[in-house]
Amino acid sequence: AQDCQVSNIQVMQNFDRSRYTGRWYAVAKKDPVGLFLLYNVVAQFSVDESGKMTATAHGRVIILNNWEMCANMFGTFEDTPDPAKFKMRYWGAASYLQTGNDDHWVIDTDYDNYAIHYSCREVDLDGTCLDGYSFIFSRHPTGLRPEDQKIVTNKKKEICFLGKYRRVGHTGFCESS
Ligand code: FEN
Repeated sequence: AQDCQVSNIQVMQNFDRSRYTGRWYAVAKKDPVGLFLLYNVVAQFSVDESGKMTATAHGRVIILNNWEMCANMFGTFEDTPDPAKFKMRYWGAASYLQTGNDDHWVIDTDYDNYAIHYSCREVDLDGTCLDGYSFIFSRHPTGLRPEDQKIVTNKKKEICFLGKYRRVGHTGFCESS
């Protein structure tokens, strides 16, 4: 669906959370309104003994006076009737980091190379997304394989975020934390 209705967005069919575990490098992101992660964004997904999905993410943020910090974030996921749609509660290791409760949808993934994540925070009166964010993840810190780029571009179009992404650089700065 390309009518940009949030309720019509197609997500990953038969999403398998165990194949999704492990490390994902953000290679591009569409920012929400407000505070967020700037770059060096790496996410690590896990599934615990009871089958619940959790994740950590780190990334660079700039706080007051241009002070650059690595933000360590934690997320827990609540299941919904759709296996690719979750509610994510998140918080930071440091108290100055914002907490929240966002939708977390897996739009598409091949589990081994790329993943497209989507979160709409605020749906407009016309059913389109007024404030949302999205990550393009890769298993490779160097970026997407050429054969995955076409798929990703098409999905960006489908979620109506095409042209709204910025590249996410990786300098390894937050890797040691
Ligand atoms: C996601 C998947 C893996 C788990 C998690 C994810 C989401 C992370 C989010 C991070 C938000 C960061 C914020 C930073 C902040 C989807 C990768 C958890 C949603 C809100 C500042 C910046 C400047 C300042 C204070 C705080 O609070 N940054 O002065």
